Amino acid sequence: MNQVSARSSGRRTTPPRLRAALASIATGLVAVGTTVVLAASASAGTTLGAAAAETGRYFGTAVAVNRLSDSVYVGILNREFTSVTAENEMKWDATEPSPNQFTYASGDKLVSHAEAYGMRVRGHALAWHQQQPRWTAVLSGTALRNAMLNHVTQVATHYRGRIDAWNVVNEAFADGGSGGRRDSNLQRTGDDWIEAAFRAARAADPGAKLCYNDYNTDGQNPKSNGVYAMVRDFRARGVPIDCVGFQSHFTAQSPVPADYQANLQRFVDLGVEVQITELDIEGSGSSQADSYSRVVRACLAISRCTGITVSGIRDTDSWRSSATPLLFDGNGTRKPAYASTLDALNAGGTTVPPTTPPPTTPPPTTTPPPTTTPPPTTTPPPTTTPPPTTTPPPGDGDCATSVSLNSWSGGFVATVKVTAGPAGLDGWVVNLTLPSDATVTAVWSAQSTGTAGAVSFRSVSYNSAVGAGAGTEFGFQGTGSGPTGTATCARA
Ligand code: G2I
Repeated sequence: MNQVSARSSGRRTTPPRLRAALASIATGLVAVGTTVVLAASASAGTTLGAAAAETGRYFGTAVAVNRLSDSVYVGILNREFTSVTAENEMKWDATEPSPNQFTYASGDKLVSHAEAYGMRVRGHALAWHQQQPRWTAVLSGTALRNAMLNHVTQVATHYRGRIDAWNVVNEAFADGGSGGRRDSNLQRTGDDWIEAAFRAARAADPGAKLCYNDYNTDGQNPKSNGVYAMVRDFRARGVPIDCVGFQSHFTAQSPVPADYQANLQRFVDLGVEVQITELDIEGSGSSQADSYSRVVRACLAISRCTGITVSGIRDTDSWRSSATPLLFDGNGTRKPAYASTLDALNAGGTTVPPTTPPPTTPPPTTTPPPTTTPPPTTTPPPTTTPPPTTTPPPGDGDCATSVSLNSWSGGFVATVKVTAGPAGLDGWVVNLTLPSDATVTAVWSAQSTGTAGAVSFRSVSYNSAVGAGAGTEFGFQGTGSGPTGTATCARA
């Protein structure tokens, strides 16, 4: 795991330049045949990825994994792009179709492809109000909060060390003039759901950059002001956020805003990186080409605008194909927008400074812990109420626990595995005693009682039944030092 992690961080710093140089050299060789003149080849990239790499940036695309069998698609992907984002395959509905049952086959396929071709991976997205699995529809309050945190933890752990940047939270702000949060089932679990998601993601994959991602935030407006205030607050309180993604879906009605660059810059001034994450621009010909060029120039003008991702390869691959918003037409032929994008990249700009990987010791000790999960706005289902005091004492061999601890200076995440004995379980409760400096701040896949000292965790509706010899996991996050003693498990 550490090995993978190290390889990933390394990939973030040096290889893009190396790849650019190699690509340029290779291109130079092809272009001038045997009369090798390397000097000329050093300045101009002949692909989007190589040209972007000359300034230390990546040029990426969203990928639909089922198109990886299309040779034209894959040919362009491998030739032009140095980063990929799963269009749908890493979303909650795709990765956790049933509670705590994870399916990673499609996402894994994309990550393997990316690794084979030296591309980075942007993970999309850990927590979003859309494309949730159906089973979340009946959850609210603590149960939904815990399910979300478990999802973030499990998925980020699965991909640990292989993701350059995660869109941890997607599209959580409302459109229109309020500048406030969007109403959603996640928002109704309490305002602190976003920071809880970021803390869980950092604990699960300390090497990935953690980003907030949204649309209609590309210029300064009430919505981007709301995101800005959140990022400023997170930075001030040490909530682990490294970057903000600007989707940049532009149309005739909603063109590239005049203050696009200024808006990106004000976020950078808060201490985060910015990336353009789902770029597509409705239109055709020179007006579309000019808009692409403006976007690229804005990013290149900002040293901490570290990469651009378009939201697909050919117009026909787009989720809004009738807008013909991408760089290649349906045949895979380069459009004028491709040429203007490549030219803008080759015109150069600021160089991305060497990346400092995110801290491996997250939440600063000086920061107060997030408020504990607020009371659910709706009453949790009866199965999640705390154990009655009359619970029978544990019978020998009912179940066993093992605790794995991920701790840093000032905090920890504990993952507890409950394994059923020969009779199986219809409900379980795990008791343990925390060190005196520890406080539980978030729990997933269990209902907890107590946040300090002696605490207990009880199964919730979807993980109470455990077959003979089978296991289930729950977890919790806290400040202070993590549990060291034995956790006891009993039938409930
Ligand atoms: O909503 C458009 C984009 C806005 N920003 C976040 C992105 O994640 C989002 O991407 C699009 C995908 O490109 C579409 O492919 O998200 C859509 C859903 O909001 C995706 O569409 C869905 C269809 O709605 C489903 O019917 C389909 O099963 O794609 C699914 C997989 O093909």
